[in-house]
Amino acid sequence: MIFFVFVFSLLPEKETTKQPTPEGSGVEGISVSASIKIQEIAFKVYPEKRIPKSGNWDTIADFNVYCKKTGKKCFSDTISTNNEGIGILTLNPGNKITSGNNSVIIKGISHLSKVYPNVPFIRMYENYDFTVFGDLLAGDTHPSYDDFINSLDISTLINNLNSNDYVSDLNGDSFVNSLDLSIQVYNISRTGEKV
Ligand SMILES: [Ca+2]
Ligand SMILES: [Ca+2]
Repeated sequence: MIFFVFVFSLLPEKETTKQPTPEGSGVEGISVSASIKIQEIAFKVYPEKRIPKSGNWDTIADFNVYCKKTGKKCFSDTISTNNEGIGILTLNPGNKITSGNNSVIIKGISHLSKVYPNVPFIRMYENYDFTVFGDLLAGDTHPSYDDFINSLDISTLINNLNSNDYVSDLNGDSFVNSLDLSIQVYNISRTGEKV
């Protein structure tokens, strides 16, 4: 035993490789949370008034981040959410999202934008359940996708009556009919939230 300890002590000490200091991390060797790069974001949103009422929350969502540090949009992507309302975004290592509390805006393909302020971006793998803040409001069905529900959206939906058009099928029962139209009429003149 003593022999082995002796031999080990004779081995050259392994040179420690210096890690490059991430930009803005301050003093070398001190880990600062500001240098963490987000790699994956899982989020959950519910589009409103779905039939059946649960396990039927898919949509196609625009996911935007406005970074507090720059005051600008720093990330944007579009992803299909699954029946549970979950979308998972894999981020490019060069993404511009800064650590800290940022604002998230989500717009569904036939839904108005909803703002979620002060969302913490502090871990490499983030997981946000936005359903607690309410559902996405349905009715923005016109191809202009203008985040405003008006007569253009209504005429688009009426043109799609008796079809299975994904955008106009607001309640997700795979058929466009008066139930979808009534959801839309209820939200007439509403606009999406802005940061
Ligand atoms: Ca519209
Ligand atoms: Ca429907």
